[in-house]
Amino acid sequence: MVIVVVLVLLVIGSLLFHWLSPWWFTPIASNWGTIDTTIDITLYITGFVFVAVNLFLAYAIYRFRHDPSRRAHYEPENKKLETWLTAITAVGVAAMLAPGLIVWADFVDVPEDADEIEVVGAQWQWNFRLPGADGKLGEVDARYIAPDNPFGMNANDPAGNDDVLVSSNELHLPIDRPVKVLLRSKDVLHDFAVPQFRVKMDLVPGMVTYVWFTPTRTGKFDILCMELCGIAHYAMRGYVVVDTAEDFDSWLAEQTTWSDMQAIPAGNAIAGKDSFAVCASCHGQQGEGNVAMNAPSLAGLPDWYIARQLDHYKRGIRGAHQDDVYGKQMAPMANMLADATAVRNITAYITTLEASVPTSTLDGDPSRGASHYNSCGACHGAQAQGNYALQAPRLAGQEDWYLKRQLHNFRLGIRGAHKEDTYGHQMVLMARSLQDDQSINDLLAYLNTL
Ligand code: HEC
Ligand code: HEC
Ligand SMILES: [Cu+2]
Repeated sequence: MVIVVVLVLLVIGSLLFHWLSPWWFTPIASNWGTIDTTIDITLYITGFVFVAVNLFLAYAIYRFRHDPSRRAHYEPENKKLETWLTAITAVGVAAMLAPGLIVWADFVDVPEDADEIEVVGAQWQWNFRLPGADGKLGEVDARYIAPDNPFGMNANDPAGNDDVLVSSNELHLPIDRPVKVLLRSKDVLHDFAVPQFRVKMDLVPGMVTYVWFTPTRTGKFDILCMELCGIAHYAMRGYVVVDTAEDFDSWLAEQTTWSDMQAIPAGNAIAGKDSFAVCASCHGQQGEGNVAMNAPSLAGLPDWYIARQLDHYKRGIRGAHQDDVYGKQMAPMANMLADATAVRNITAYITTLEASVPTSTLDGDPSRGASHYNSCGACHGAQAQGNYALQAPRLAGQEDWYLKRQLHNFRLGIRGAHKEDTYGHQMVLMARSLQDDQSINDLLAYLNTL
């Protein structure tokens, strides 16, 4: 009898949980209501079977409970019972699969008037490309990817010139316009998913996959990567902002095109040398760093990393937090560099400087540090030499007191907390994985040996 009560309570509890629980779909923001309907149909069918089977079980336990006056008899075959059980199961399974097939046919059939845009996934960032006035995306190839061409644009394809390249993790889309989202991965499998749009599709390196949808509600929605794609997978977040047509147009007008990007001349180290005089007063003549001025070594840092930091200082993404004492000293210096050309020039000059050997100022155990460094090496490289593909800078050769300060700042959100600082954000999570000061000292002592 206890089992009967338990089974009935299980059924009632499950139904109540289903109807009363707050954990249900997020309110939909696209045309894919049919996907919700398919899920509902599946839930109702499986739910009905769940209720029926459990109640039948409870009934059978009660009805055929032990009674010394009754005997069971063996009946191996029951054609009638088997026929209708098979028929009902077949109908149930077909009812679950058929709606999915109908929706899938719509899902892969993109409306003719859909706008095409591209989502580019890379460990652990989302970037976007829109076709510009000609409505055509230019040719891309992984072979062309370089620090001044992160999207791998083919410079010989004129269709690419007006392509809008969004190097941030925020995409804007106009409301009520069907959009075909082409999905491209630079490195490993990723998966583009926006829960409110009910769309989800893998990105496969070497091929272009797609989804389409029509946003039906303005607002800001999370893009999640739903493929386990490496150590910072969980940090691979982005946003889709659905705008009115006017807001969308003004956002679009502010974005950089491929021809804007190409128009920035390559860095000129000679011009950069002149502007470096100011920097040298803190960072040293050879960019070797100066503990008295709290300024880190710049020699040995990769050009793409220096350029990003200068850009972030200029835009208040780094060095603007009220507790960032040293970053606030640096920010006005970056602002002295007038534009992207000035940044490229000075960066070109800095990369001509010979990396110096740092002095060790901390007390730590390098052998223990080596094991703490294991997970860091996944991004920064086994020899802490840096890795462009993951946008992680070289750490070897950097002053330990400076690295220590950065790790503290990341941990406290003084660096890396700005919403546009997607690379810094990854480091906030990584820095928090270090237990305490001693593990930081050990790790930095190990870096000094590289
Ligand atoms: C007033 C002293 C001062 C001057 C002048 C100065 N900096 Fe800095 N710079 C700093 C300090 C301090 C930091 C470290 C900030 C921190 O700890 O977060 C820094 C950090 C940097 C970083 C980040 C390094 C990293 O590893 O992330 C770069 C790049 C940089 N400076 C470049 C320059 C350039 C280029 C110039 C000249 C235009 C310049 N700095 C002028 C003080 C200065
Ligand atoms: C998921 C990849 C990833 C992992 C793992 C990772 N980092 Fe980073 N790290 C980055 C990126 C990307 C940046 C550049 C952030 C920026 O652009 O502001 C960075 C920056 C840093 C900086 C600042 C360097 C400078 O010159 O200012 C330090 C210090 C650092 N990482 C230390 C570590 C340590 C220590 C670990 C291991 C606990 C670690 N990182 C693990 C990706 C990673
Ligand atoms: Cu991913």
